[in-house]
Amino acid sequence: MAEAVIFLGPPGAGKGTQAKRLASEMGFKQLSTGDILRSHVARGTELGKLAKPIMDAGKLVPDEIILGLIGAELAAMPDPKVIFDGFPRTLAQAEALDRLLQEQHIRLLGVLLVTAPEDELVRRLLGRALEEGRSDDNEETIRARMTEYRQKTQPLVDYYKKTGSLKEINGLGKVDEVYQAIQEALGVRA
Ligand code: B4P
Repeated sequence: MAEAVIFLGPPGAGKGTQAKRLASEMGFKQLSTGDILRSHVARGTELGKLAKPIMDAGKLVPDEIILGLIGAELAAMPDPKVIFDGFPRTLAQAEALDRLLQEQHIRLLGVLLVTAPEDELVRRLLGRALEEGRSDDNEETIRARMTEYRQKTQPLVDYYKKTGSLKEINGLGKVDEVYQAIQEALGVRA
């Protein structure tokens, strides 16, 4: 049966880290809109050229672009088992995803809201900047990403609370501890 999990949370909360592990252990495909966009930037595609300045400014890439990417990915999967990492990030994206899930008969197993205090998030992202050199992991862009999160993504917390699918995860512990909380929330603990 087609199934999906959504990871929601501010930049640096651990969405990507946890989504990767969960996807590999559950045999799901991790769909990270951030990774897809960075791959376009690295390959110098038209989409990448459009997205790069937006990402470097810490802003969100327009909904129609993101929805095109997600639609194409789902269309290529006959029986999707997917972990959405960093998608949806706006109300319009969430509503479009609801329609896609319904049309393709994909069951939503849960929306995992991973959070941590802002000073910890900034510390992690600046740490990653030293290791990976991502061009949006500098203090100014990180602050802009936090503002975008508060203004455009945080409203999704109430949206998913109302549907009963939201599961709140404390992202402050060690990676293994956070992962254990996620398994418990989804009821998939071995
Ligand atoms: P993303 O790639 O999604 O980046 P992110 O929100 O910063 O989170 P990420 O998943 O990478 O980091 P994580 O918390 O795992 O987005 C980048 C940009 O792409 C956006 O700003 C936007 O421009 C664009 N974009 C993406 N999706 C979009 C959408 N749907 N709509 C519009 N625009 C979109 O980890 C951060 C660091 O913390 C890592 O170094 C990790 O090792 C560390 N860490 C994780 N867990 C930890 C723990 N428990 N303890 C200590 N460190 C930990």
